[in-house]
Amino acid sequence: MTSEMVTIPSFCTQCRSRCGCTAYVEDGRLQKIEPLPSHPSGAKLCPKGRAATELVYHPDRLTQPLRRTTPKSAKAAWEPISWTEALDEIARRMAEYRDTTGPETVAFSVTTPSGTHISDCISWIERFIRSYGSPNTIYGTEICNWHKDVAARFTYGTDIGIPDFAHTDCAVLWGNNPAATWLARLGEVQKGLKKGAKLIVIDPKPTVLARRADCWLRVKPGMDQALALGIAKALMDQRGYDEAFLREWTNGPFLIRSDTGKFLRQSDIVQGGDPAVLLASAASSGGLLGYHSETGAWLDTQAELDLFAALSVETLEGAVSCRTAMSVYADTAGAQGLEWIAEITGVSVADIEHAAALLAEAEVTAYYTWNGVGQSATATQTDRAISLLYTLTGSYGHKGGNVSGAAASFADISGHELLSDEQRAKALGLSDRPLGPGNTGWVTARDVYKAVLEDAPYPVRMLFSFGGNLLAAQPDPERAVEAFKKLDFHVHTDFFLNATSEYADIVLPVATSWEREGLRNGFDVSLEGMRRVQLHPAVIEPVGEAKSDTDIVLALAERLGMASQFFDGDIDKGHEAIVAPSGLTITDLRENLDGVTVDGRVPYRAYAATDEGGNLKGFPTPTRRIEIYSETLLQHGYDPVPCLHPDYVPTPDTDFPLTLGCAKTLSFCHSQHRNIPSLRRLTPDPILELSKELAARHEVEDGDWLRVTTRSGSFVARAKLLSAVRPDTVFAQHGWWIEGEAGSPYDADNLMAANLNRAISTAVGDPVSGSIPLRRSNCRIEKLATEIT
Ligand SMILES: Nc1nc2c(c(=O)[nH]1)N[C@H]1C(S)=C(S)[C@@H](COP(=O)(O)OP(=O)(O)OC[C@H]3O[C@@H](n4cnc5c(=O)[nH]c(N)nc54)[C@H](O)[C@@H]3O)O[C@H]1N2
Ligand SMILES: Nc1nc2c(c(=O)[nH]1)N[C@H]1C(S)=C(S)[C@@H](COP(=O)(O)OP(=O)(O)OC[C@H]3O[C@@H](n4cnc5c(=O)[nH]c(N)nc54)[C@H](O)[C@@H]3O)O[C@H]1N2
Ligand code: SF4
Ligand SMILES: [Mo]
Repeated sequence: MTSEMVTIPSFCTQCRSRCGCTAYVEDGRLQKIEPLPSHPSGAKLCPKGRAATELVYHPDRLTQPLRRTTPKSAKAAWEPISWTEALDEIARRMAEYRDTTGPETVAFSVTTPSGTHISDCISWIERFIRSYGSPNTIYGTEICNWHKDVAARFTYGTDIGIPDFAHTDCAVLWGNNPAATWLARLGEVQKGLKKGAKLIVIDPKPTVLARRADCWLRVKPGMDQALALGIAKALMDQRGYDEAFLREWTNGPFLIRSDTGKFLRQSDIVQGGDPAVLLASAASSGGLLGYHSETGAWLDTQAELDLFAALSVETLEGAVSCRTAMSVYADTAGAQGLEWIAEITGVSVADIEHAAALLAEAEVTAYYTWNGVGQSATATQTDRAISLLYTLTGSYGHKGGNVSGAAASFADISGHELLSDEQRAKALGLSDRPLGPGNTGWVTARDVYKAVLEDAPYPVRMLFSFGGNLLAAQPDPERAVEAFKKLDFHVHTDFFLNATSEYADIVLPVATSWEREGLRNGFDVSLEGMRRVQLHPAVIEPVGEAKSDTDIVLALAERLGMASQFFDGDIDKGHEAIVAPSGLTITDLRENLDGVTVDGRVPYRAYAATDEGGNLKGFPTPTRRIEIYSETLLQHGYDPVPCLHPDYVPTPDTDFPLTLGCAKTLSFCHSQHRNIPSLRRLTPDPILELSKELAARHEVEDGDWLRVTTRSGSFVARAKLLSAVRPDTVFAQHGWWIEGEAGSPYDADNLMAANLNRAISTAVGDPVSGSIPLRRSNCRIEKLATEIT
């Protein structure tokens, strides 16, 4: 019998890049994947994508449901069970908790859609969790995407948007390194650079793009809020900001009362005045002008607004001094002076001014931020400081800028409406962080561990993890183990057993995205990509008895009496519902496996449009403008503009004189892929990047084993010497839990010895989001005797 190679258009789901590709299949076996250049993200594939077959056909793939046969105190041993047995038992336990202790006592954990195949199942899983009624999902969002995607709304009312790098004059990468983490996005940056765009990179590490940048700001880890304020100050000193944009589209011109910190309202100065009317000051006369925050309309004929007014206003309670929101922001940005900012951030005044000058010169700027600034105890205010700086450029919404709302119309089936307000209010940590991710049912791992171990504020009895590896990806692994041992019931779904599933009661084998269908509505590599919709097919049969996460939740939903909320168990019906608003059908997508581009315009400057009633669309914020000043934050006790408090600068610790940072590597996603031979060859061991100067001081050479110790714990890594890193800073990689070769300091007897997250403290978190400082710990290093040849 002759076999024939079949080629099937698809996309790799392994990371956020979601690279378009062609799958080559012969005799029902995936042979390889190749780039699909016609696809918006299909120009190239990285080594992880190219290793697809090693992952799919890995000898350690889970192929059957497993039940634990040993107590939690002993090493796990497993017996295969049938799917029916496994699903029946899981559903029985879930029904029992729901009906006795309440659905909130079942916590879920979902691995990241930005670094795993779960991205095209995530909406189904979230629908399942919300429909079941639990407000507690460990999603890692507070250390991943929450700030750029949700905290950005405090400023723009939208997420950060899609950076239109290909058409920009100035690309800014702030704590984001697409060269390692988002291949297709790197391509967009390169398109912009080819056309002459300038590049600003804010990163403590000499990444490929930092070296290529017109301006590389080698910030000290964790000091980005100060740096953003410093650049804003320099930009204001240079008068390089977009004054017209600030007047027309931000709440900068509105007056703030010095006594309450709130906007000055018509109701403050006139009996029976309207509290929705905010007041600004006319540049020529100093007279007050009313702006209706609900309609975005001016009550008075609009004169030129004074952006920096400071005046005393006669209110119903007497004279109150007021100044504009812009003025409050400018004073905050400049409060400590550039010399001080330079000192604490490690970026010279000249470099700060250079960055400001590049922003001032650029007609339009696009930027992206991610983990480098989101994993910090000041992540929310850092995001504010960066987005306010961006606002000064006036680029938001322009071609070549950051454009939000570019997705075609699709329905969201993730089921936000299915979780009742009563259940939502029970999210762990929500009372401490009322504006944080708890609002959408996303909670921190440490809050779940606390609920399990201390029954506070109520006990959590069961954990259901859809992938993920909490022990490697989150701090406090020792506490996590205690919590896992105390759980009544623990289910984990995955391709492989991992450090965390070691503590599960039932493990379910999951199909990779090559073994099942998956729908993607929009490839967020670019604005054009956002209009591409693709339903990738299963290119091979599932390995063993593996099932998709979607099939697992459908089977459980049925058993739990929730089928009616799950399109009667028909995935096609769900997909039809998702794409229906765009006018597409599943048949269209099945006939065009490389995707369909939905019609529509890119929504440049959508805020300038008017609705049928003639009202300006504006921004979806309380003032309908970009919020230089956030009354929402103020009302919840947070700074309305990002201030630097006296405790902002970390206190040096003489016993731990170095700063420990981290970043991702191209070879792996998080704790995955250490078992993939081609990828492990690229990066055989965990590395610690350090300067040659520091290495010399410790008599360390490339490849030497080091122990890195903080006040919270320690881990081992191999020295990699770099030039151009600060001599007081070292960089590690997280996600190591699969052993190195025998005799190395993290061999089979010391499995978790290379786990960076053992050394991270969770004592201080971001007060809004709960993020933790994964990128900045005080540490020391010592050379280990171990030598491996
Ligand atoms: N290869 C690979 N790709 C991935 C992933 C993966 O694990 N591996 N994971 C996916 C996921 S889930 C995510 S969230 C994204 C993350 O994508 P990125 O945000 O690009 O991830 P990182 O490389 O962790 O961090 C970006 C940069 O921040 C820098 N940095 C570190 N500390 C600081 C700091 O204090 N300030 C500033 N300004 N910069 C700092 C690092 O040196 C690094 O170059 O990647 C996705 N893609
Ligand atoms: N120190 C430090 N810690 C970090 C970070 C950091 O930069 N520094 N980054 C953080 C970030 S941004 C994130 S997003 C988290 C990620 O943390 P996690 O979400 O825990 O990611 P992984 O550790 O890669 O674990 C993924 C697991 O899910 C499995 N898996 C992959 N695809 C699927 C699928 O489709 N279905 C199922 N059921 N399982 C699947 C994999 O086999 C693997 O076992 O880590 C965070 N932890
Ligand atoms: S960058 Fe690599 S892992 Fe990520 S989607 Fe592309 S090929 Fe897959
Ligand atoms: Mo992430």
